[in-house]
Amino acid sequence: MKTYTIGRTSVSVFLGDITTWTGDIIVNAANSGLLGGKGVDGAIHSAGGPEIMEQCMEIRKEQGGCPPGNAVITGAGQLPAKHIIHTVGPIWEGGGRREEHTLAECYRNSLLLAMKVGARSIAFPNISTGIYEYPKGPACDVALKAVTNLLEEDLPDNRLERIEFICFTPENEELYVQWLEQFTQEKEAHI
Ligand code: AR6
Repeated sequence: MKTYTIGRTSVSVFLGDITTWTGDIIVNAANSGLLGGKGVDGAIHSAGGPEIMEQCMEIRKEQGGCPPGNAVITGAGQLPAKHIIHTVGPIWEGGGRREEHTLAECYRNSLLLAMKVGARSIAFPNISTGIYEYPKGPACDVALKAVTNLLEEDLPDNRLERIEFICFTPENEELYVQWLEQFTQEKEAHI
């Protein structure tokens, strides 16, 4: 585990399973139908129980799912977290279809929704880097730029004390730690 402080928020990187994480919100890498699937989505639904899918179905009835880049919130069923934010990453199609913009929007909209509900802690998986095949290095860059940019906006309703990136592979963990090391070194050099 590595922790960095950005503004008033600590940003940490862990290697592990997001379904066991304790805090206010875990983020799910869902699909636009909110229908469940494999990967982290499958793990969250199977560990959290059917209540989560019932709430996803309510959202489907109300708004017909969740377009890529957007985020919706449900309870967390049997999971130790309090809520789940379901966001939908882009499917990687080579980079020419605004995948970068859509992925950045996933992180930004998830954080804005977390702030709106007054969350103090949130955990993200590495959205789109599994079944949706977004290359891991560029996805890490997009994720951390989106999150650090939003933290630097110093929004008045930001009560987030902890943001954690739960990496499922050592490769992703290494990418996130390296990015944050470089970011904090560059910040210190500018003080
Ligand atoms: N905890 C943390 N990270 C995990 C876990 C876990 N339990 N399981 C997998 N990962 P993916 P996507 C990592 O494929 O690429 C689903 O079918 C995994 O190593 O879960 O956004 C949805 O329904 C990878 O780094 O999501 C969609 O149809 C990251 O989570 C589609 O997959 C994301 O991989 C979404 O694809």
